[in-house]
Amino acid sequence: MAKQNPKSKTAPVQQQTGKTDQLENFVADAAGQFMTTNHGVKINDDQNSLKAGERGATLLEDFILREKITHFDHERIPERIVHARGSAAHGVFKVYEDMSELTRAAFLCDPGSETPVFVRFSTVAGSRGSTDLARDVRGFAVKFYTQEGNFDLVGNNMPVFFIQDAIKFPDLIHAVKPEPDNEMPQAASAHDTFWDFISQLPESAHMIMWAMSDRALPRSYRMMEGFGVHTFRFVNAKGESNFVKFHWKPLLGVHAVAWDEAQNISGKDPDFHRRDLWDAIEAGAFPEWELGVQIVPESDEFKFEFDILDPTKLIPEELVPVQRIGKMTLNRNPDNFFAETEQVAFHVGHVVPGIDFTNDPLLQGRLFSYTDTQLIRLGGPNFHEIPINRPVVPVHNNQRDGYMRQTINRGKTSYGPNAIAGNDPAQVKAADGGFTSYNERIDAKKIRARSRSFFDHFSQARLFFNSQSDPEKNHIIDALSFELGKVKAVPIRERMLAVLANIDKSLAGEVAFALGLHIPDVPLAELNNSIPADGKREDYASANPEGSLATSEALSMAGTIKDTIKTRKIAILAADGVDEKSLSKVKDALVADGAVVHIIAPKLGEIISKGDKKIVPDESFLTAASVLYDAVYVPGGTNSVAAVEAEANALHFLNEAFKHCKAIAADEEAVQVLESTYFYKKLPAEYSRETVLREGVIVSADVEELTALFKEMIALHRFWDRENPRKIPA
Ligand code: HDE
Repeated sequence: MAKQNPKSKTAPVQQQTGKTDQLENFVADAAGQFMTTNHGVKINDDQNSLKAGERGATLLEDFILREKITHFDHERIPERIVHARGSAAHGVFKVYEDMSELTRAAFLCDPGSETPVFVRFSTVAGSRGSTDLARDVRGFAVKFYTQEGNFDLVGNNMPVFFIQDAIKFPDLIHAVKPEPDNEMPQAASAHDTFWDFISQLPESAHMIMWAMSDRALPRSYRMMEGFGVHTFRFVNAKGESNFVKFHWKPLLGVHAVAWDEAQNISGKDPDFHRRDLWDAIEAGAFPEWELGVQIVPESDEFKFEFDILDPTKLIPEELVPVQRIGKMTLNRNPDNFFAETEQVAFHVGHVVPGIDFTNDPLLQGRLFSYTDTQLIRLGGPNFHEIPINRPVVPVHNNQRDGYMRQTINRGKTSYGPNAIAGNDPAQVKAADGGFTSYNERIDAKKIRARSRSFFDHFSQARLFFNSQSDPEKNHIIDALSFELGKVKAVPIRERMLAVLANIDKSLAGEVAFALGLHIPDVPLAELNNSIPADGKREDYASANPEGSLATSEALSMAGTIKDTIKTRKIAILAADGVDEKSLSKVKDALVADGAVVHIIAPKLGEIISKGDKKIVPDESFLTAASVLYDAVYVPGGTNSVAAVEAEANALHFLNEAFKHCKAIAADEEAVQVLESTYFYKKLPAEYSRETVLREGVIVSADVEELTALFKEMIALHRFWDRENPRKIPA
C-alpha cells in the first residue's frame, strides 16, 4: 500500500521541494503494514510453498510462490552501456542574480526561487558493481526540475572529451571496455585495445592528459569540478544568443588521492565514493557547488585559436573568466537506489526555453543517443512517467500508449488539430513560454568531413601539461607509464610514445624510459587513422601550433581551496591506557571544525583510558585501513603508546599514511611509535612551523599548538613533495 513517507530527517524543512513532495506520492513504507501479494491479497505464509503433502512436490496453483519467484526472476534491467556505476542525491539550486539579460530560462532569472535537482555521479567504463576508485572520467549529471520542465546538464568532471565526432563513440567505448574475448580488465583503461585505439587518434591527446592526471582519482565526488563540456547557447527573451560553457565549482576544493592509494581503496572499500557521499549527507554536511558560466558573444565565435565547437578544447579561464551565477546544495539521500539512482534517465537534449544547442558534432550525436538508450534500458517509451523522471509541471500532449503506460488520458482525441476537444492541448507562443529553437542561419552542403579548425590536437594538451605543478606532472608520467606498462603489444606502446612526443618531449622521454623504449619518429599523418576512406592522411594531421597561452592556473589542482578540514576523515590510534585528555582535546577541536574522527584500537568493544574512562572505538586495526582516512593522530598514555607500537597493523597504518603523503600528528609521549616507522628518522631534526607544514608531520607535547598546526596540515590535503625523491616503501 502506498503510504506517505516521513520526510528525510536530513533535509531541513525549507528545503523540502515540489519534487520531494511529488516523489512521496509514490513512496511505500512497510512499517506497521500487513504483507500482501502484488494484487493486495493478505499473505498468511510467505515462508513455505504449497505442497502435495509434507514431503510432496510443489503445486502449480501456488500463486504466492509463483508471483514471488517470477518478480525476482525479472528484477534486473540492463545496466547503462557507459556510466553504469553511479551514486546520486537530491538537492536544490538557487541562482544568485537575475540572468535574464542572457537567458530567458526562468530558473536562472529568479533569485527568490529554489529549483529541485537530482544529481548522479558515475564512473564511465566499469560495470554497476565495479570499484569507485578506477582511474576514469567521472560523470556529473544534474537534472533540474524547473517550473518550465526538466533541464538536464549531463556533464563530466573533465572539461573536454576524447573524440570530436559522435560517430566514433561506439569505437571509443568498445576500446575501453573489457576486451571481448575474456572480459578483462574490469573498470580499467590499462589494456591493449584502449591504447591501440587512442594511439591512432591524436584528437584524444588533450583528454588523455586529463584522464592520466589526478582528476581521474577524486578524493570524493564532493571535491570534483563538473563541466558541461560542449559549448551551449543562452537565448534571452529578445531571441539574442550568447555561447555558454557550464562549470560546477565545489566549495570544498578539488582534491585527489594517490594512485597506489586508489588501488588499495578498491580492495578495502570499493564503495568509497558512494559511502562518502551518503555519509556526508546523512551527517548534514551537505555538498555544495557553485554554477559557473563562461559567456562568449556571438561576435567572438571565431576569435580563438581553437574552434569553440570542438569538444576536445576548453576555453581557458584567462581568456574568458568563469562567472559564478548560483549554488547547488545536495541535502537528501535517495530512498531507494533502484527506483531513483538506477531509473533516472538523463538526456543532454532535455533543455528549457532560454538554453539551446550548438553544432558541436559530439553534442549533436548525443542528442540522439540518450533517449534511444533509455528505450532499451528502461523498456519502452514511457520512462518519463517513472517518478524520478517526472517533471514537476503538468505533461500534456498527444503521445499515447506503449508498455507500462501510467497516465490515464481522458477524452477522445489524441491528435491535433482537433475540433472535438477545441485543439487542446494547445501549443504555446514563445512569449508565453513555448520552446522555440534559436534561429541560427544554416546554408551549407552536406559533407562527411571534419572542419580544419578542429585539427590542432596538441596545443591544449601541452597547455594542460605545462600548467600542472611538479607533483601533478609526475603523476601524469607515472599514470602513463603504468597504463602503457600494462599494454602487451610493444608497437602500441611505441605509437603512443610518438603521440606523447607531440605534446611534450620530456614527458614522452620519461615515459619511454619507464617502458625501456625509444621514442620512434612517426610522422603525425601516419599516426592518424581517423580518416574517411577517400580522405588524405595529411589532411587530417594536426595543425599542431604553439598555443599563445603558456599556462593556465585553473587547470592545476595545486591552487585549489585549502583552508578547510570539513568532512575530512581523521584516524586516532589508541589502546588501553590512552591519555583521554589530549585525545578528546584534539578530537573535539577537529570535530568542531567539521572533520569526522574515528578512534581505532587493537580490538572492538571498549578501551579503558589512563583516567579509567571507557572509550568505544569506531574500528579495530583489523577493520580499518589508512587509505580510508585523510590524516592520523597518535595520542599519549604510556600503555596505549606501547600497545600501538606493538601492533604491526598500526605501524603499517602510519607508514602507509606517510607514503600517501597525509598529515601525521603524535603527542610527544607517543614519539616512540613514530620512531618505529621507517620515515620518522629521515625527517629533518629541527622543529618549526615551516618544517611541520612542509613535511606534514608534527610531534608535540603542547596540545593547543599541535591541534592548530594539525588542522592546517589536514587542510593542505597532501604533502606530495614526499614522493620526491621516491623512497617510500610501505
Ligand atoms: Fe554520455 N551517454 N555519451 N557523455 N553520458 C550516456 O546515456 C553518449 C558524453 C554522460 O548518470 C548514456 O542514459 C554518446 C560526453 C554522463 O545516468 C548514453 C556520446 C559527456 C552519463 C550516452 C557521449 C557525457 C552519460 C548511457 C558521444 C560529458 C551518465 C546511459 C557523442 C559532457 C548519466 C545513458 C547518468 C550516459 C551516450 C559523450 C556524459 C549511451 C553517444 C561528452 C554523465 O546515451
